[in-house]
Amino acid sequence: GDVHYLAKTLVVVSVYLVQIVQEWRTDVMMVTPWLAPIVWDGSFNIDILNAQFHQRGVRIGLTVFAIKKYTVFLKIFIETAEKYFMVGHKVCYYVFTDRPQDIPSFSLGEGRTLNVIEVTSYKRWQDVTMRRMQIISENCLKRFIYEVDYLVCSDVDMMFAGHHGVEMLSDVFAAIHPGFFQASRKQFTHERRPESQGYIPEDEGDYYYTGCYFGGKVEEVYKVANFCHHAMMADKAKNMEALWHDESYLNRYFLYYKPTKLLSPEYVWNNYYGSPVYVKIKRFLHVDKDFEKIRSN
Ligand code: 2GW
Ligand code: MN
Repeated sequence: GDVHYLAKTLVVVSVYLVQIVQEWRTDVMMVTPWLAPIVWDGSFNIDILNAQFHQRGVRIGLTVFAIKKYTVFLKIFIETAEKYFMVGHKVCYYVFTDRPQDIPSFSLGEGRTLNVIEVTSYKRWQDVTMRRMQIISENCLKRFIYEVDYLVCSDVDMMFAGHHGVEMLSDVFAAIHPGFFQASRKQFTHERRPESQGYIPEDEGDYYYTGCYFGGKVEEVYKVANFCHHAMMADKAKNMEALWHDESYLNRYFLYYKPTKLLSPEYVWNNYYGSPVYVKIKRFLHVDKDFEKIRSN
């Protein structure tokens, strides 16, 4: 009847409107099988989101570790974050370092602060990268929970090159590793030894997530970091270490506690992987490093 026809027309029109407002894309997956959005260029309206997050007065923490020679990466990291990361929102940088005297001073935008927190270094580089989880989890309880609403945890050998706004934020989010976006499950470099706490069976694993960028509400980041730290310690007690260190344990966590939002590879790109058409914006880039020089003691 008439009502049925009207309803049908309305559906068609609104689907069409959603498509033009959000430019719904058909070239990439926009949602996971558990209905978490995957954030791609064109999938969000930043004005609506900014209004929502401003209404809540949201505070965002960005954690970064600059241990030993990695302090050299901090300048570009912070300077580009000032241009692109959560502009217009309250931002708190947390820089963990063993060399506080090497941290330059930065001129920051309004509502933005930077905290330098001294931590001890570890001899093995694998421990330097893995212990980040312990330090993050401890600081969630000690200070993050009192100071910010969301946390974003990043590698330092990176530079921002495009918008990173509140569209990223969700209870717990992970970023798809740029090298594995088009890879099949078999190709994911998960830890495959069942004895390891990072173990993911061959026929499981949804995506391959990068270890260099993840976040969420402080309570959720605490759970992620605490899990990864304890998984690492359990493996260490057996004299084991997962294939890709913290990244492997992170992938294991996200297999059973699925992220509520995924960041497309726009949010963590590496020019090593070229310029595929589906990555319309490279928002965050790995900085080239002289491995010999930067990783020697
Ligand atoms: C790391 C490797 C070898 C020698 C030194 C270091 C090192 C790392 C260091 O001397 N000082 C330091 O501060 N770091 C911190 O750990 C720093 O924040 C750095 O960005 C992070 C991870 O190390 P990185 O960036 O050299 O490793 P990637 O880029 O190969 O990272 C991927 O794989 C790692 C595990 O092997 C992590 O999962 C990382 O999150 C991934 O992006
Ligand atoms: Mn890195």
